[in-house]
Amino acid sequence: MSGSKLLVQTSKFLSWILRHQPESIGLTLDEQGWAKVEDLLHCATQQGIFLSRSLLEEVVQTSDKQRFAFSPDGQRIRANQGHSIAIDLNLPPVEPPEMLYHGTAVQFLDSIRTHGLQSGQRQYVHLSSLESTALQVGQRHGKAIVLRIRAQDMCVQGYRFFCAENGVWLTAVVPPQFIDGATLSEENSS
Ligand code: HQG
Repeated sequence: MSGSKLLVQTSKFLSWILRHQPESIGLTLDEQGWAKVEDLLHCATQQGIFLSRSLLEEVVQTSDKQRFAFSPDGQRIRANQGHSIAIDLNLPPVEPPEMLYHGTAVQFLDSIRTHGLQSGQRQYVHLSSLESTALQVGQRHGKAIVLRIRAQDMCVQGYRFFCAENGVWLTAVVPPQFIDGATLSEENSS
């Protein structure tokens, strides 16, 4: 397997284990979502998945979206965001920029206009400070569309925002009245 393929495969494995299903390999996360590196290596090996500390370090360093982080002492690792399991990332609420962006697919639009943005399987709705990032997120689901979210108005009205270590913005829900408009990407609009 080429080096980059191994990194992608390991990153996907870590996303699954650290965000969604640690118990599937017998791993336990603490309340803030941290796994002991030693335990992770052990549990993965028990399943026939051979990880090493240096491979984990390479995945953390090369992740395009900085999906994972080591604790300051290097003994633990966690996903920076994207969890479906109930953990407390222990992030302080912060004031968001005036506008944040959410990329989604055209087929979800009617439902979003009616119900707002819901976190679904995940703990939070994910928002980006850049339209271009939101567009990439939306393209994962189909014909992409970018919604503009009046984040500061929401904040003034008491909705809390968090910024994950990798810059992804998180909030529990976005009611429909704060969703301003939608931009269809030109390459997708035909
Ligand atoms: C949509 C990736 C119908 C929502 C990305 C989205 C991100 C609704 C989908 C991170 C709805 C959920 C998260 C409603 C929301 N009716 N559809 N009321 N409310 N939706 O994957 O934001 O590569 O759980 O618009 O880059 O797409 O994994 O969320 O389309 O940061 O690191 O329901 O995952 O990061 O999809 O992506 P997801 P997301 P990674």
